[in-house]
Amino acid sequence: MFNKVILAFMALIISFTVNAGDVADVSIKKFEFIPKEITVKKGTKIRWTNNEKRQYHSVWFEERGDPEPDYFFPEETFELEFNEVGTFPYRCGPHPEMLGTVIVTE
Ligand SMILES: [Cu+2]
Repeated sequence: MFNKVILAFMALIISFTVNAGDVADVSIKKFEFIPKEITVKKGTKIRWTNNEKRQYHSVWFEERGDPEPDYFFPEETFELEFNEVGTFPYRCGPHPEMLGTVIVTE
């Protein structure tokens, strides 16, 4: 029992340490990006997973001039690699109130 708790805790720590070449996960549920803000090292790929029951979403880096990507549906994912240092706000195309931020460090 105690070992299981420690293992779960270690898995949690590992999942929050994101290094270059890794994939970082963002969940989408109940019209929220979870976590809302994520910090990754340059070269990391972020994978957004739609965990809604029915609702589609998109991940749109509108401010940096990206074209609006396709919507993706429950159980589908959207991936993007970040090779530039900076702070990149994004939103969901069909739901402008859904906001998130990717922070990329060296
Ligand atoms: Cu949405």
